[in-house]
Amino acid sequence: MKIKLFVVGGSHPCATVEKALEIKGLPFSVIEFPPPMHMGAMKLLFGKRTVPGIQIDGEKISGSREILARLDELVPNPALIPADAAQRAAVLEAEAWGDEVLQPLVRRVLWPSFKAHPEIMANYSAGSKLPPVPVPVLKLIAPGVTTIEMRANRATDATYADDIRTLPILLDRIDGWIADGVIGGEQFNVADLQIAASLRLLMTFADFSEIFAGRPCADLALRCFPEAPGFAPVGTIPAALLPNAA
Ligand SMILES: N[C@@H](CCC(=O)N[C@@H](CS)C(=O)NCC(=O)O)C(=O)O
Repeated sequence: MKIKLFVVGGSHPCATVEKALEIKGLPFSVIEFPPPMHMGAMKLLFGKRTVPGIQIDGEKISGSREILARLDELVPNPALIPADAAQRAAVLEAEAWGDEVLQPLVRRVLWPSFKAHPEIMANYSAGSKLPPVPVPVLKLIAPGVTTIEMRANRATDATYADDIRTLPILLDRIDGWIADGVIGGEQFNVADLQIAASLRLLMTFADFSEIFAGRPCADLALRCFPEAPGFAPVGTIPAALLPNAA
């Protein structure tokens, strides 16, 4: 099988697919685009502007959920989608929530943070195959890049405050799925990979360390993705917005 994966460095749904390919034991090459240039390139190549996209022996698939489902068809073992009907329904529901609710929230937190602190963007290119952009240049291009990305992701000051405030409620839901055995098993399923990649990216924000402390979902994210590029130091997120603020 000849596999080409189209990504943006540090992207959480791209990390989901990379992990799935690793679990399936499938070698692949990576084509990386700098954001937001991927939008035009992906639209041209896949008819959809988002990463990840994948080419498997010429077959093009866009979207992390679609890609994982196809990988499970092509290489059934180890299975990422459970065979048991009830378990399967619960896992697919958690995966869809991870894709539709948690994944965009991460982007709505990330881009406004980059807008306010462009220098931390350099931390998130660790592991990138693209030539590093010097911090002074990053600061120069950040207003344009972050404005385009915030618009594309419908991120505003209001969503920023709201997403940060409600994050613990979302983490409670994920911990509930772990308690119920939907995710967090010994062998990762599609929902583990989808949700853990988003959590791991949020965990690169030192400001969230208290929110994640002692939570089963934090252990899951670290078990699934021991390494993750990026680091945002304490103070990146205004303290007044954090749920544990007075
Ligand atoms: N939820 C979809 C979409 C992924 C997605 O939105 N990816 C972001 C990067 S993390 C992107 O390409 N955004 C560009 C855009 O919204 O145009 C998936 O999991 O594949």
